[in-house]
Amino acid sequence: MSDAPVLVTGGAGFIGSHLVDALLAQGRSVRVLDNLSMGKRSNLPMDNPRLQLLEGDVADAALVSEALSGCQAVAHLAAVASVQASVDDPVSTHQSNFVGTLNVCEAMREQGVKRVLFASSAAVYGNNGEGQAIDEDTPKAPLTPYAADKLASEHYLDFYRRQHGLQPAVFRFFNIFGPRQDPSSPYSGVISIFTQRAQQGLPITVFGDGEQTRDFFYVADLVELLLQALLAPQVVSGAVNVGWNQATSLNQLLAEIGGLFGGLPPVSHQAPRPGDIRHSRADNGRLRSSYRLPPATPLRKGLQGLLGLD
Ligand code: NAD
Ligand code: UD2
Repeated sequence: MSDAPVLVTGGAGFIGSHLVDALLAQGRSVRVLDNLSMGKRSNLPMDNPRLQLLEGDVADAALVSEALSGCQAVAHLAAVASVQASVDDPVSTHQSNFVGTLNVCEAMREQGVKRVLFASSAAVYGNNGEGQAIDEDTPKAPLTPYAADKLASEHYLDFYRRQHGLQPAVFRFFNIFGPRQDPSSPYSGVISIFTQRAQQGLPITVFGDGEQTRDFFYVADLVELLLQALLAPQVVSGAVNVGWNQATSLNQLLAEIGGLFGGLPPVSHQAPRPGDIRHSRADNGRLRSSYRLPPATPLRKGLQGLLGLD
């Protein structure tokens, strides 16, 4: 890799800021483009001279082009990550979640930058594959504007690959967790909500019986994969699931959190969320054959990391 900066869109957010830290730790220069709608300056080491923050929107084509200028590669993570926000406001979230991707592709074509990482989502599978490990060939069934924008972005990246030689490394994240995940919305990641409420002694709400399962993946493990994808001589063809093929129920999660705090605040149950997926688990065969997987950070260790107890 050259000394030229890596552009990280959404770099002030949860996942992006961990990637920025890792790139800076490797001695690289990083440019972040983030509109700070969810991201925060405080997530970034602003005093590091190799870091530059451009505050602005990926929907602004001219700004994306300026941000990319002189960069060697892009990690395109900027998006309105809340599925519910896309349901409530499909027009505005489309600007961030789809037009932003198109602007990145066009700027790369114009400037001859090839390598781009893209943060897609398990949401592209909708309810298909429920109850079994979902592999990448499972038929896609985007049920929300968020999922449709992610899937459309994948298709456009593939078009730019075939037509213009872009090298997209596309990841479909399952449930990522760790420090800096924002718990402030009811639709934030369940681990961020439960741990914050346990820490503050506030009641916890479980939607449904708590036996629904998710495939939780610690953010530091994800960052190792993203770094490999940036540096690999060739990109893996096709999208790659990011999960451990391991199901954890919310009840198991609560037991772990209770173990760390020596107890839990009151836990109540409400009706399941409409459309909630019962079981979501990644078939990660392609991930295993394409990348050097770090040892999985166990849930308890990840929770300790999140809570600053490690
Ligand atoms: P996040 O909200 O912390 O990060 C997203 C960042 O993008 C924020 O800093 C936000 O300010 C920025 N942003 C949003 N719209 C923007 C715009 N129009 N222009 C510039 N910046 C903008 O969320 P995250 O969990 O770190 O998600 C990172 C990426 O991973 C997103 O693309 C998200 O869809 C994807 N993803 C996350 C998960 C997960 O489990 N966290 C799962 C699947 C996919
Ligand atoms: C995740 C992603 C979403 C999308 C989707 C793909 C997050 C935050 N969301 O949604 O972006 O990629 O996967 O399928 O990563 N829950 C409670 N109590 C709470 C909050 C949540 O019981 O206070 C339940 C919720 O009903 C669900 C489970 O916890 O059954 C996980 O919820 P989530 O919002 O963390 O993630 P998910 O899998 O619905």
